[in-house]
Amino acid sequence: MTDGAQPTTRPGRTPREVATHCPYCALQCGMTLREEETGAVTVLPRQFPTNRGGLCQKGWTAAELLDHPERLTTPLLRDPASGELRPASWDAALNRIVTGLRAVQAGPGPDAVAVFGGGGLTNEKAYALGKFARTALRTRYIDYNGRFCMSSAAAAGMRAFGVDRGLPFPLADLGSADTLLLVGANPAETMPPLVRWLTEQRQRGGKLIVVDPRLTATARQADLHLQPLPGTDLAVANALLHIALTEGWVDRDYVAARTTGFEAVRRSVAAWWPARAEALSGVPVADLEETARALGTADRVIILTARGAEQHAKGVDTVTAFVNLALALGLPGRPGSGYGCLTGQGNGQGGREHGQKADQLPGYRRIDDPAAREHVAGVWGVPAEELPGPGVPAYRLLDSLGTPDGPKALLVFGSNPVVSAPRAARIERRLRDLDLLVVADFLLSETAALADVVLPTAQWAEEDGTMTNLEGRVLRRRALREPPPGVRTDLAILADLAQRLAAKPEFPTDPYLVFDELRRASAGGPADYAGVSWERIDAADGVWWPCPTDDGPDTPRLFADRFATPDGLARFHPVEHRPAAEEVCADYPLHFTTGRVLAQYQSGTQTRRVAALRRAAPDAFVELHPDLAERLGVADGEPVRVVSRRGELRAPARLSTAIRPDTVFAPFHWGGTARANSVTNDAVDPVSGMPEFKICAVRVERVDEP
Ligand SMILES: Nc1nc2c(c(=O)[nH]1)N[C@H]1C(S)=C(S)[C@@H](COP(=O)(O)OP(=O)(O)OC[C@H]3O[C@@H](n4cnc5c(=O)[nH]c(N)nc54)[C@H](O)[C@@H]3O)O[C@H]1N2
Ligand SMILES: Nc1nc2c(c(=O)[nH]1)N[C@H]1C(S)=C(S)[C@@H](COP(=O)(O)OP(=O)(O)OC[C@H]3O[C@@H](n4cnc5c(=O)[nH]c(N)nc54)[C@H](O)[C@@H]3O)O[C@H]1N2
Ligand code: SF4
Ligand SMILES: [Mo]
Repeated sequence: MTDGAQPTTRPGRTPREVATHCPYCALQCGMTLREEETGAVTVLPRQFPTNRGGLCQKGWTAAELLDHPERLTTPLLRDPASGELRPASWDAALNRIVTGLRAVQAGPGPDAVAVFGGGGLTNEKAYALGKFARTALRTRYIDYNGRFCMSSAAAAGMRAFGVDRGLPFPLADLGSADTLLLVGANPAETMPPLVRWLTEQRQRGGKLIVVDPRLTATARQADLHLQPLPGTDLAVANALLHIALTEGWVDRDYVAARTTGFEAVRRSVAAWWPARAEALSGVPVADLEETARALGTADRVIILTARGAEQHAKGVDTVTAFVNLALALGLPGRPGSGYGCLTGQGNGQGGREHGQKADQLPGYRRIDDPAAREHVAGVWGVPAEELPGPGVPAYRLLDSLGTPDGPKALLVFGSNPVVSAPRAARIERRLRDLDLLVVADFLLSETAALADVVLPTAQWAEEDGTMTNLEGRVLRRRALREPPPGVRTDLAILADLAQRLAAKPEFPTDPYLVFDELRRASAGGPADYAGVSWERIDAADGVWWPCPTDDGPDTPRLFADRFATPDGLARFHPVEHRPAAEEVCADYPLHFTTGRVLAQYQSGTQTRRVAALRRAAPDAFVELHPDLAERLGVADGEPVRVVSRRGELRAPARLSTAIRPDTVFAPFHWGGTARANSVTNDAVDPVSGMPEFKICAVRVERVDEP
């Protein structure tokens, strides 16, 4: 198994042109990839029910990385003498890894090794990675970047509905909503083709309300923009429910028939009169009332949250407050209505269902559930008692690396935490303290640049697999061509390592076979894929989980009759506003929040290397209000420093009246001195482990250059 993995020939794959999906975000826009006679690969739009032929600039340019000059095509090993990364053979690289893993595990045992995955991996890879960690390495320390992304909404969904599926209804429902409330979501930049649904919604006479501290491209299209102080959404939600109660808009029959626990929530929001929420958030009472009316009196009503509401140390409670509101209004399960969360990464949904998460086994099963362990161990052919227990969430894991009690080796597949983790300078130090850092990537990310061993992997157009989009719809990613010589797929890497580590289970390299195994492992779990097959996906526009049987239906809409709780009822949970983990003070008087721009993706490893995207968004910037800039004596384009208790970033000021004067914003797509995460707070949500990316206290200073 030392040569490159062979891509498979499977149903649906035609040579030279394939129908596939974009490699980036969770919208997973349909696209056609064509290999021209010259070998160049072009992207063509494709009709798919979610994007309806639309693509954003990132999708259009995605193929540019396939033949990029900076593409990794050989393993790299750090040379002990020079400290440089040098090309090496696969055999040397894999041997170095196995020797290193054995060395660190020799004394302390299996938990001396950790694995970090990503929500961009296909279902097959996410599944194989979890299985590899639990059976080949036998470590409990595996987690992934979805912890930085989806975890707060996931935890809130689990506790209210008993299941976590980003959208429990088709995306197309947005187009027919009478009222649509977007909380901390900027799809005009983060999922541009989704805006077609918003346009359709408004053309039909629907009302769009956006809650964002910035007047974003999305908020500009709204009928009403609420511009709260970051970190105050929970108070806003409680006030909206307070108004709905006072006005008699609560759906008493629904609450009685389909939910439990309302009384405690009713009592707690009684204290959230609108003026109190206005004092905290700055959102005028009149706007709160208008919003509550639009939600409480319309027929088809959808409430969506995204990272702006979720990436807080109280993210789970904030989402819960909006779920409470949705339940009180009788939305979940009502046709055309509901609560949902906009999942972010390409396979953010599937990536959290099949075992990369510290506490989970495939099928969204709990790793501490004896029956789940029995079932999955049976599929893997190992005794259940050999499976490790739950590990720890991503930030805690990263922050423990190289410490006396923490893991001494780390394998990274599909993440770049040096840029994307909160308080990143500290995490960078932890990574440097490791005895062994292994990174599998197709480009030399900032994290790969620190590694002892770098393994070059295939890109999306070079391997088959499945992705689960933001609607819970399982899609087929189809290979257009083979990986370049010297490059292997992630599945082939894991299989080879497993063999060298003498793992008991088989690790197939053919994604078709891996998916087949995943189906069996997920059977009977909350995210049941047993009836999903590649052939069935090919025959329709994807298959929606749960789908337990080959000939039974799939589930585009959840919650029509019951919730996924033992008694079928949804759960209310009273939640209280609390301040951000770090509040402003005389030394750090401004609120700092972070997010995205259209032309860059995540840590930027991929999109910073695409020429058109680099032209569109060449550098980081600090967005600040002209009034604030004047006080600071800063002109547009001048370099500024954003300083927090943890570190600083430097970037040019971008003056804009779109942001609150008490708040500054920076995108997080850049490393080095412009790294937003040098500044962010590493406080995490107690339930989900989600870091507080969206608020901390800073000061902004002019950089006086010589
Ligand atoms: N172009 C692009 N698209 C992407 C990505 C990308 O990196 N680039 N990443 C993908 C991924 S993984 C994700 S998770 C999604 C994220 O998609 P979004 O959640 O839409 O993106 P963000 O920009 O992180 O945050 C959304 C908004 O939250 C606002 N915000 C900040 N603080 C608060 C607050 O306290 N309350 C409220 N209500 N709003 C606040 C910000 O101003 C921002 O406009 O995007 C996906 N799509
Ligand atoms: N300040 C701040 N920080 C944030 C956020 C924020 O809003 N503000 N958002 C957070 C969120 S929501 C997210 S999702 C994270 C994302 O941040 P990261 O986890 O760093 O995500 P990516 O930048 O997508 O990193 C993916 C890496 O894996 C590589 N890769 C892609 N596909 C594959 C594959 O199939 N196999 C392998 N082996 N490698 C692959 C890419 O080249 C890239 O280097 O950032 C978080 N960090
Ligand atoms: S919206 Fe997302 S999936 Fe669609 S083309 Fe852009 S990055 Fe790709
Ligand atoms: Mo994300």
